[in-house]
Amino acid sequence: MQRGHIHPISSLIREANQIFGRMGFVFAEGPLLEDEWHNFDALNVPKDHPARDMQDTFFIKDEPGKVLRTHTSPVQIRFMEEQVKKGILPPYRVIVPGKVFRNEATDMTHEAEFFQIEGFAVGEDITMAHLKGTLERFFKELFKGASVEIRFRPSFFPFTEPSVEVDMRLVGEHIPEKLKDKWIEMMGAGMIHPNVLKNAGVDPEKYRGFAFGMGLDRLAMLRWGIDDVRLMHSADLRFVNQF
Ligand code: 2NM
Repeated sequence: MQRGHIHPISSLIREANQIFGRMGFVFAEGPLLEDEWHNFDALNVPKDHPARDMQDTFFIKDEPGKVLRTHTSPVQIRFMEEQVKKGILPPYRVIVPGKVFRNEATDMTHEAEFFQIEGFAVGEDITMAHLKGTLERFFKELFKGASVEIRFRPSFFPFTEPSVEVDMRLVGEHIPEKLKDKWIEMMGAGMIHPNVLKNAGVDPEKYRGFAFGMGLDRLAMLRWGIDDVRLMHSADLRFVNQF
C-alpha cells in the first residue's frame, strides 16, 4: 500500500518549532481573516502608507475592515495583548508559522497564498546580538553539518527600527547546490519599533524586543532544490511523494 508523505512546508514548520522550542520560544497561531488594526495599524503601518498597497492586500467585501492577513505579525500583537490582559509581563519568546496572503500575480517564485514564519523576543535588555545569535543557531540546526555564517544589511520595515535583511552562507559537505558557498537573502528582521510595543500594551520605556520574518516556501525551494513554487501547493501527489 502507498503510504502518505509529510509535505515539505509541514516538515519545515515542525523542525522550526522544535529548534526554536529548544531556545525557549512558544508556538502561537491566530486568524487568517484579520482586522486592519492587527494587520496594519498596530504594526505602525499608517493609513496612507505605501506599504498598504505594496502588500497588495485582499480586502473582504462582506466584512468591512477585515483583510486576509498579509503576514503573521498580527498574531504577535494578539499574543502580547492577551498576556498583558492576564497580567503576564515580558519576557516573551514566540514563534508564529502560518499561511499569509498577497493579492499579486503568480509566477515561478510568487504565489498569492504562501507560508511564513515569524518570531519575536521581548524583554528588558534584548539586543541585535540576541537576534543574530538566535538566527545563527536556527540555521545551524536546520542545516546540520554545515558551517553557517549570518550577515545583516540595513533595510526598512515600519514595524522595526533599526531594520535589517539577513543573509546566510553555508560552507561544508553535503550542502544543496543552490545554497553552497553563496550569500543568500533569507529574511527580514530588526528591533521592534517602540510604537508597536506600545500598541500591544507593552511599555517601550521598560522593554525592547527583536523580531524576524521569513518565507517558508522559498526556504523549502532552496533546501530541496524545487524550481517552481506552484508545484508546492498543486496537490499533485507526484510532488509530495518525493518527500
Ligand atoms: C519581518 C521583518 C521584520 C516582525 C515584527 C513583528 C512584531 F509584531 F513583533 F512587531 N513581528 N514580525 C517582522 C520584523 C517581520 O518580516 C519580513
